[in-house]
Amino acid sequence: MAYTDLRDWIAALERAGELKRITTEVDPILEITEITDRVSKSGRAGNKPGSPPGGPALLFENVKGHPGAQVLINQFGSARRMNLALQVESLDNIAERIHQFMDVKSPQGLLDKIKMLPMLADLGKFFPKTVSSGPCKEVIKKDKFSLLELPVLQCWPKDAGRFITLPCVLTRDPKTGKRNVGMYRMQIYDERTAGMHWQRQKIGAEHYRERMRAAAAASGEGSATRSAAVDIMARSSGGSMLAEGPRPAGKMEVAVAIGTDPALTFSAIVPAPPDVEEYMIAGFLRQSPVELVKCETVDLEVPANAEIVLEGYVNLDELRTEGPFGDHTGFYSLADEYPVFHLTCMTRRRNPIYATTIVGKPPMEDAWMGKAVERIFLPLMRVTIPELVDVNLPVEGIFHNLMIVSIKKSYPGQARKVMNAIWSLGQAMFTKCIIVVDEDVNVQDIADVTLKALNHIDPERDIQFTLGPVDSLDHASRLPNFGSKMGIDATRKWPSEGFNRPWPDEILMDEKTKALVDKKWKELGIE
Ligand SMILES: Cc1cc2nc3c(=O)[nH]c(=O)nc-3n(C[C@H](O)[C@H](O)[C@H](O)COP(=O)(O)O)c2cc1C
Ligand SMILES: [Mn+2]
Repeated sequence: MAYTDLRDWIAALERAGELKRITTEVDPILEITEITDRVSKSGRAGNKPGSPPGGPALLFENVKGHPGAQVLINQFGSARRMNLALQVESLDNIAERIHQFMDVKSPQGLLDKIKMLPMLADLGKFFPKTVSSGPCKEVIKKDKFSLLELPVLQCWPKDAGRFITLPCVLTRDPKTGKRNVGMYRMQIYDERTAGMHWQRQKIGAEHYRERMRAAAAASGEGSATRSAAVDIMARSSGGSMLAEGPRPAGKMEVAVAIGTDPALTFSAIVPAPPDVEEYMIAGFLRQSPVELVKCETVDLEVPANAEIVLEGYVNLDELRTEGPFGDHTGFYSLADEYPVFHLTCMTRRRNPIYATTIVGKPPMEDAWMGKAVERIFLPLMRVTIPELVDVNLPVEGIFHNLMIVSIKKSYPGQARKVMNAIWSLGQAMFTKCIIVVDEDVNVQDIADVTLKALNHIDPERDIQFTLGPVDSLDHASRLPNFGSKMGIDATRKWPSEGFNRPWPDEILMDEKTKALVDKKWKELGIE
């Protein structure tokens, strides 16, 4: 059975011994971060996917300045909890389910058709279902309400303020009407406004630009619609969503859900193709439809089970400085200009649980979410990169800095083809360094990768540089959002690739000797 909401999930965590309730008073300013950071890093050595978890999820029940408030943090913060959240024994089970759907052949007769029925029934569960009301409507506040009511954390000493860090931000594509849910942090400015930190390559930002294109076309600028649109996009280059220059008036509706069931929260970070609604992804993951309710003041639908819903809009012609913010790179992301969210209505449960996370030096909670994305996306990556055997995004590589892939190499130059495919694959475009190894290297074993990849390369020959989009959080690139990337072809080089020297054998003991020593091992008295 899918978790109905955050509370159901918290109960499951508690049953599994994965939750600690904390009744001592703690300050949402810095103190919760310091506690959570220590918990995240505890048991670090063993906290590899598939091995025992580090510290538990934490529910703070006595938050300074917010009597009665509860703050949930670190809900996804271990391999075990990530499996529990998505209700699987192993994340590979999800990959297998995806693979099943992609592996469909046209049925050859009745038996094949019958075999497909459960899959078709499954499909029905993906689509969200609109219901008339839900727990997120227990309290509806249209006049007296404030963002300052929420026990929002200031995470790190040099942060610009308090940030909502685990919001599911909902927008609608003005052209297709499709919805998008993305997780974009929100800096609290005052009672009714917050920053909207969708980075420029993200779908929320694209919806915002679509609105701007439409507004520009509708206003006088519309006489040369095409060039006006191009002009707006060009002006928005640089670090900012939009820098100098006039901007069309108008606004875009936005809704934010905080504290949803774990599959939905997770779906908001999944780098899905633009046109795939996260509500469907959540439905697929939880194998039960997401229930939605209509918002009060905007034309959007939010999860009925959410703890807190913020309704509002962003103006097309308003930007404000957002950040700095202690980010998952281990450094503060620099201040930049972003749109401003204006709150028009808050609906919530009677005693809402505020769900949040912190990011900083890895490993933290987001490391486990990232690892889940790595596992779940492998079969999807194989659709365009069929030679892909395995992939590892080491947590210290903070997901966009380092990707190690192994491939089944069948033709010359294939490693470089794979790099280019990765750089053209959704958010994998941000990957600063890609290491491609042969299939006999275990990419999950950094020691094996280091040994073999570095032995196998002639750096000048095997490094491929390219220029293109880079992550907004990259502080080293020559320009914000634009810079260079590097691929390392650490596969064995072939004569057809111009390599004519002999290639040495890997040192491996023969089976006969190993068996002999196995038998004698005890007798040797070494252990
Ligand atoms: C805890 C957490 C915080 C995040 N904060 C942001 C953010 O502030 N801005 C952003 O653009 N992406 C942020 N991301 C990454 C996006 O959620 C991710 O790229 C997602 O795929 C975006 O969804 P979209 O493709 O629908 O735009 C965050 C991810 C996590 C796990
Ligand atoms: Mn999306």
